[in-house]
Order: sequence, then structure tokens, then C-alpha cells
Amino acid sequence: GFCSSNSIFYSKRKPLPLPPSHYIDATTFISSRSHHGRVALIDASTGRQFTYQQLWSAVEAVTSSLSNMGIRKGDVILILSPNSIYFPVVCLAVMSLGAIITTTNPLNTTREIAKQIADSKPVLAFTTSPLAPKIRGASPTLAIILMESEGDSSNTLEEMMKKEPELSRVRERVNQDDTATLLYSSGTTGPSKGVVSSHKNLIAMVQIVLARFGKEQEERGQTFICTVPMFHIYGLAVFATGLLSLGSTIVVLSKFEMHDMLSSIEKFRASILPLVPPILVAMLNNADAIKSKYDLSSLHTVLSGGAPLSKEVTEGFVEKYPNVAILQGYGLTESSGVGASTDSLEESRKYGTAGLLSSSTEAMIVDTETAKPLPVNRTGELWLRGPTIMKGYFSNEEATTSTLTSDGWLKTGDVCYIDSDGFVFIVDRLKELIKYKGYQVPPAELEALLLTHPAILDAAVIPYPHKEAGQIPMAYVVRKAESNIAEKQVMDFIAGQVASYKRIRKVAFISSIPKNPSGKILRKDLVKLATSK
Ligand code: AYL
Repeated sequence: GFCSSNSIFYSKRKPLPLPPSHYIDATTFISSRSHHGRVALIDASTGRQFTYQQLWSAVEAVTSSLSNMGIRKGDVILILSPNSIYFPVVCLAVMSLGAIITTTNPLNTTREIAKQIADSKPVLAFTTSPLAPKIRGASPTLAIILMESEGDSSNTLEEMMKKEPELSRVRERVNQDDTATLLYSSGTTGPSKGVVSSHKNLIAMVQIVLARFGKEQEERGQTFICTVPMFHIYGLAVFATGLLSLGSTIVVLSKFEMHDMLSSIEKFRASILPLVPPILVAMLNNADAIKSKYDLSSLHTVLSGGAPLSKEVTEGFVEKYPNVAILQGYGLTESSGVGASTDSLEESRKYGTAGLLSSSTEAMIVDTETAKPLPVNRTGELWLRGPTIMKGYFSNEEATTSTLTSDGWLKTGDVCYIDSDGFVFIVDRLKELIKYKGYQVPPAELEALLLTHPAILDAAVIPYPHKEAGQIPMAYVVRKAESNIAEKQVMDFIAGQVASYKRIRKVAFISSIPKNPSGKILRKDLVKLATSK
């Protein structure tokens, strides 16, 4: 059976084949299937496109240019960009040199970007002209390459893509344990940290995407709509790497916009639409208007991932869009993407499940009080082990050892059970992370900011349930003795310093923050208090 006597749950899916060699980078692995003649990436707004042939020559040319500029294995390169057809080109070129990609949310403020730059120490940044001032503000000396052509400026990706690749370039051997990406996540506690993922992690994720969508691609071809962000593991694993190995066509939207998304489905006859739950909610709430205005007959699958999808939304969606299957994907930045998923209509019929464990992924359900592993149908913290699990947090030994066990288990911070058929059910979140519209909001960052306000003595930030956004950040604030600071002042104080998705959207005052004897905020008590009224 899949659950053995030592309480490990094994994946019921076919194990991943071993990659061909220890010395292989993710880009070489992805490009080893050529798909010549097919269209790889289409810009939804300009119609500009790359065939697979053009994509791989562009990657070669950029790799060569980067190498000539002196970029070497281990160097960190920052990408600050909305989704674009150039985003994967940069990622793939950087990885093929064994250099490391770090990304950040284009909505982030200069202050937030500066913090991340100070931590990850990039030697070069790729960005767009509108976003370049944020990088200059955050790090005046960091070299910048613009990803979109700006007149006849020379330091552009366009220029790099045009150059003939030079064969003599220096290229160090990349092995699968080398670091490929450094994406930021708050994990179970504290501020955002760099998640160190290796080429092996990414190759395994690409293989999971291949196993999940490969058959259909071969049988009838697939066109995906990309509106989830490529800077996040969801978009990076699916659109900037996985699907390019498959030979699918990807229609890229620079950001989420309902009309653009729907008209692109119609225009490009798209078949699969990966989303986060809040977009499904919006599609449900406007279903009748949407169905009368757009021809969505090509669409057969919506993927939902990144946050829980409620029963009402699932049922409502199935009723309004009877020809569209909703498939689930559950995962973490720390698991380089999907850890469990429903891959077929049949699997998705088990209501509320996040799906079966990904190929070659093992799980344990660990009792949060006794730390003992639990059997089938019992609820506890989900631990994951397998080829996609990160190497650790970047220069943060403490966070690494509290999240990864010595025998390779990742403590997900999610409260789950696994049923007798091997289906994973996410019940709750143990960790402090708040998910606003699928975006990560680390409470610790907001609490630290609140404590810098002269009128605030103490503060705690918790998730408050919200129909459209999933959760909104809510602050409990203890005022200083003579202070009468009001809700709006608290919200404005934070709004001035953080990206819009991190804003505090609800405030309550309290006489003291409940804490355990070691000073840890009792967040569950505050959530109960906030939602009991
Ligand atoms: P991060 N259901 C419930 N909660 C979820 C789900 C889901 N399907 N997916 C993610 N979460 C929560 O690092 C959960 O608490 O990556 C998890 O620990 O931003 C946390 O979000 C991780 O947040 C895919 C599908 C990648 C999903 C992903 C992971 C994106 C979230 C590729 O195809």
C-alpha cells in the first residue's frame, strides 16, 4: 500500500525517471526536446511571438552575451519584470550558465526591493523601463539591462538576443546540486527569506509538469494562458520552465486583467487556464455577463493553486461553466512548485482535495502536539520529502534547520490529512503566512513596521477571512498610554511603506497581545477573537 508501517505516505504516481546525467543544468534539460516549428510564447497584447526555434536561439545568444560580460556560475541575477515573453528567455539563459535567478514582485516598493537586494546580492538586474527607477532607488550601483527595446539604447535584451552566439565562451560545468533559483518566501515564520532551489529541484518539477500535461500535448496540442506571475514559483515552474519542455503554446499577459484574459482565450483558442482562487471567484461572480460576451468554447480546464478554493466556489463554477474541469495544484515555493495535484476530471471529483502526491514525493502527517507521525485520515502537519524540496534558506541556518529535518523532510506549516485513497486534504494553515489574492504577506514584516510607529506599543497581524481575496491582513494594535491613534492612521502608516497587496485592511485595538510564555504571539486566539463577532 501507499502508507507503510513507518507512517510514510508514498506517491501513487509513476516515479520520475532519473535525469540523464549529474552534470546537467535545468536549461539543457528543458531544451533537449526541441519542438521545432511550434509556437512557444505569444505576447497577448502585441502579438509578438517566439517559435521554439527562435526561443532557443535567443537563449543561446543571451547566454553567450552574459558570459562575455563576465557572468559566472554562482552569480545572482535579479529579474524585476511583469510577465513577458522575454522573462523565460532571461531565466533560461541565466540558468544555463549556472548563475542564479532571483525575482521580486514588480508591485514591491523601493524599500522592499532594497531589502531583497541587500540579502541576495545580485551582480546584475534585468528590468523594464517603467520599473528601472525602483532598482536605481534601491541600489544605485547595480547594473541594469532593459528587457524591452527603448529606442537605440545599447544595454538591452533585444541587443543581446540579436548577437551571434560565440562558441568559445567560458562555461563552467553545472551539476544538479548547484543552485538555480533564489525565490523569496516567508516560510513558516518571520520575514521573507531566499529559498535555495537546485537544478535537480527544477528538473524534477519540469518532469512533474511533463507527466501531468505531456499526454494531452502529444495528442492534440495545448494553448495555455499565462496570467499568474512568473516571478512566483507557480508561474516560474509552469510557464518559464515546465511547459517549455512540453512544447505547449503559452499566451502571456503582462498581468491579470479580466477582459484581456477572456478575450485572449477567445482569440488564441486557449485550452488551459492556470489561476489563483480569487480569479475563479471573479469569473463565478460575473459568469452570465462573461458567457454572453466571450466565446470560451476552447477552454476545457482551469487550474487552481496557491491558496484554498472553497466548496461554494468550486460548486458554483462547475454549475456556471459545465464544460470546464477545475483541477487543483497544491505546493510551496519551498517545494519548487506542485507537491500534490488532481490531474484528471476523475481525480478532481473527490470534493475539496488538493490531489495525489506528485511523483516521487513522500509525505508524513505529524501530530502537532506529540510530533508523532499519524496514519490515514488523521489530521496533523504535512511534511514533504522528495526531489523538488529546496536545499534550504539562503544564509539563514536557523530558518533552515527549523524547516528542514536532518533526514530531508520539509515542514510545510499546513494542516492536512491524507485519505485511504492517497488524496491530500488541506484543512488549515499552522504557519503565520497570510495569502492575499494568492500573494504572500508575511505578518512579521508588518508587525516590525507597526512597532516603529511612535504611538504603537505592541502589534500582531493575522489573516482575516475575505470572500474575494481569500484573506486580508488585519492588525491588532496596543496603543501607547497617551495615544489615541485611529484605525485609518494605522492603515495609512503601513500603506505608505509596503506594496499594495501587503496593506493592512482591518484594524482593532486591544489592551495587550496574547503571547505564550516564550513571547510567541498566540495568533490563533486573535483569529478566533476577530472572527467570533
Ligand atoms: P507559496 N490549497 C490550499 N492551500 C494552498 C494551495 C492549495 N491548492 N496551494 C498553496 N497553498 C498555500 O510558497 C499553502 O498554505 O506557493 C502553502 O503552504 O506562495 C502556501 O500556499 C505556499 O505558498 C502550482 C500550484 C505552484 C501551486 C504552487 C504553489 C504556489 C504557492 C505551482 O501549479
